[in-house]
Amino acid sequence: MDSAPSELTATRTEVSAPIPLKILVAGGFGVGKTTMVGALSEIPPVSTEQEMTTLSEGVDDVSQVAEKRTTTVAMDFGRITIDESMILYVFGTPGQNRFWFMWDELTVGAVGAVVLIDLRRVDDCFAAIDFFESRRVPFVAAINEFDDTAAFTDAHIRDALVLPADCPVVRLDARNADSCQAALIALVEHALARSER
Ligand SMILES: Nc1nc2c(ncn2[C@@H]2O[C@H](COP(=O)(O)OP(=O)(O)O)[C@@H](O)[C@H]2O)c(=O)[nH]1
Ligand SMILES: [Mg+2]
Repeated sequence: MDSAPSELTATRTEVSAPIPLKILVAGGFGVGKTTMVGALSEIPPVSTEQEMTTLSEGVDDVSQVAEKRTTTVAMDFGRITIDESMILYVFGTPGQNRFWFMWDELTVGAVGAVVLIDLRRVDDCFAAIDFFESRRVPFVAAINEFDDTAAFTDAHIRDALVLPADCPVVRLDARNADSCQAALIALVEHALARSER
C-alpha cells in the first residue's frame, strides 16, 4: 500500500527569507546622497544631518549649493524592498574628508556603489571613483541631473571621467524614487554580470 504523504509535507510551504543586499551611495558634497537615500527609503531614513555652522566654512564647499543648510556628519541609511526575494540596504557615504577611514568598513560585504555626479562639479566625484576602482568594487556612474546641468552624451561623460569600459552610466533625479531605483538595479545587474565573468 502506498504511504500517504504526511500532513507535515502536504502543508509545508517554502518560506525563504529575502536576500539582503548592501549598496553604497557615494559622491562629493552636495551631490544629492542624502536626498537619494531619503527618496528611496521605505523607512524614515536614518541620517546624521547637522545644521551647518560657521565651523564648516572652508571645509564644505557651499558655493554651488547655496540652498544647502545641513551637512551629513557621518552617513545616511535607508531600506528598500524590491520584492519578496530582495531587500536593499542603502548607505550614503560620509562626504567630509575626515571620514575617509569609514569607507573601507562600509565597503565590506557591499554589492557595489552608486557614485553620484554633479556635472557642474565633476572633480568632486574622482575621489569616490578612484576608491572603488582601486578596490575592485563594482560601481555605476550616476549623473544627478540638476536643472541647469548641461547636456553631455554618455561618451563625453565616459571620456571625462575615464570610466572603466564596463561601468554603466545612468541618469537620475535624486528626488525621484523611480529614477534612483533604476540606478540601484543597474548596479546590481552590473555587479552580477561582473561576478559571472
Ligand atoms: N534641483 C535638484 N536639486 C537637488 C537634486 N538632488 C539634490 N538636490 C538638492 O541639492 C542639495 C544637496 O543635496 P544633499 O542630498 O544634501 O547632498 P549630499 O551632501 O550629497 O548628501 C539639497 O538642497 C537638495 O535638495 C536634484 O536632482 N535636483
Ligand atoms: Mg548628505
